[in-house]
Amino acid sequence: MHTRPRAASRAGDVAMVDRSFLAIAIVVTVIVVGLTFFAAVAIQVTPQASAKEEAAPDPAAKNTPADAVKADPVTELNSQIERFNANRSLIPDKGISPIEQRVSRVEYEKEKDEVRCYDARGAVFLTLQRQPDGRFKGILQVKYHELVNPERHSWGTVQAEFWLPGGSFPKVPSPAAAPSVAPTPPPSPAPGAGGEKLVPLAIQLPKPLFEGTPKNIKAAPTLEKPSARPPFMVPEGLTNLALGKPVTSSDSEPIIGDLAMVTDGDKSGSDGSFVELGPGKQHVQIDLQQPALIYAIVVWHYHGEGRVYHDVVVQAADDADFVQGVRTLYNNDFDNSSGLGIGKELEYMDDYRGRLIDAKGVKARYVRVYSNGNTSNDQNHYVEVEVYGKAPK
Ligand SMILES: [Ca+2]
Ligand SMILES: [Ca+2]
Repeated sequence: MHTRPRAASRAGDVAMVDRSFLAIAIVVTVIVVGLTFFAAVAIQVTPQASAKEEAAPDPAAKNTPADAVKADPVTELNSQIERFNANRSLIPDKGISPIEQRVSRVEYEKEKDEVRCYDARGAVFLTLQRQPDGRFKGILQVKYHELVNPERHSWGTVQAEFWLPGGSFPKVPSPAAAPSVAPTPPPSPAPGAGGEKLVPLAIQLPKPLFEGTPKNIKAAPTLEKPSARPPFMVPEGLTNLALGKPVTSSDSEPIIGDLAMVTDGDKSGSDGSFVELGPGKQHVQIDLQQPALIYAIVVWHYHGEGRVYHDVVVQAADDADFVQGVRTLYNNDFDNSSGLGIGKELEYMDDYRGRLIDAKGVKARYVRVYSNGNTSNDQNHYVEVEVYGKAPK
């Protein structure tokens, strides 16, 4: 009834609209476009899957890529995390944080018909719930930081969606059915598994020797953004098993210092407290002198200035020649230039905190740390390597 007069008056308003009104309209448009962009990034994790889900929860939606996946749920979810982390660099100005956690095991909770994802510390960080079409969906809130202008920062979150095919965990019809079972056995022994008490790992840190990011280190999709390190949870009673243990190396005659410096407990990083190995790919190797359960390895290459050491690969093995039971615990050689396989970790800038590597409770006697030059020179430096663990039961 009032449509006609209202439309007419709106048309009149538009004609008379002043500049400030236009400015507000432009701002609103920019915000809407920005939000749409974020949504697009979040959805890129599983584009078809999420589109389908929003459109129609149709049981016939079985031929989506998520349903076609043959990998086990842990591998599948971790690859979705990797995809999100890779995609976030498409909007470099927004500073979207990488998802740090990886799924180390999943558990199907039949009462709630949901899948719980545990990280390496045994904490649930992602839960996927059954959707009307039978598949499982979970959401992680991922932080971002944006410099709007030199004075103003803004912080927020984007949503990363994760999907599993419904067939990964068929719905359990009766309460008397089998107990909830993880499709992949938990890594043995998993920290926190079996109700083991976890405590934050206490690491004695040396004094910082520099602040900020040096000019010669350029942001890159393969380089981790500096961030605070959250407490790392480990079983009680761990010690630094590497302290004072014998060190060997691919370079038996270091240019500066000696190999014993790698395990002498001195992490200060100043002149006279690091060993310098020759150029190119080199490693140091620590003999723990008996097999141990290893939960964390902390590596200080050099922290007198900001440097990125290339091709950092950390392995554990049962024998000194690294032939038996070799397990790669960390690898950031993204282009396989060291020939130990393509690494999925990001490169990082060394600082006084050292690099903490999750060793997931592996049982091993020997630890090897590789590097292949750094952003300041071709040499390889080691201030200290700590190996936190305990004797096997
Ligand atoms: Ca040392
Ligand atoms: Ca490399």
